[in-house]
Amino acid sequence: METNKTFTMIKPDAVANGHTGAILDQIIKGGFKITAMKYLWLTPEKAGQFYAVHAARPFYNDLVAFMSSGPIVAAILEKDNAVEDFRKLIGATDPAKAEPGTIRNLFAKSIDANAVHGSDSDENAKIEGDFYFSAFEKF
Ligand code: RTP
Ligand code: MG
Repeated sequence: METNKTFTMIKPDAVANGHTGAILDQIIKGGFKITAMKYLWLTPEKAGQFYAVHAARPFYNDLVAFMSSGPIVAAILEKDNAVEDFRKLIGATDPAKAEPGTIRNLFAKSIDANAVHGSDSDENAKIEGDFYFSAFEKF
């Protein structure tokens, strides 16, 4: 299993609020290389598939509605120790608890509209990257 890749989405709130460029800048300055990237609008069905692991959670329906509410940016990122380092760069799920200077601290407004996604394991990074990108779309 690769340990130098993670997967991210810039979520609909951050795209709609014009933070895409600033967030990509933070990601690159954080030492991550972008090896795949696309701009797209998830259907509710696709958002539901992506977050199927959370299907039994009370926030699932709101999460699916939110993630299909507008365009997102999806990307695969490369760096040593990518999953853990990226979750440090984005900060806690709830932006009120995110460390100063983290992406969620800077750009997120609430636990639901929290600006970015980051994979939580090497295994999920692979599954999530493969959900969006074919072999011809990652470098
Ligand atoms: P993500 O998957 O988006 O990177 O976020 P995460 O690992 O920090 O959090 P996770 O537990 O995977 O939850 C996925 C998304 O669901 C929303 N959520 N809401 N209301 C709540 O208690 C609650 N808990 C989670 C968040 O938007 C979170 O990013
Ligand atoms: Mg998660």
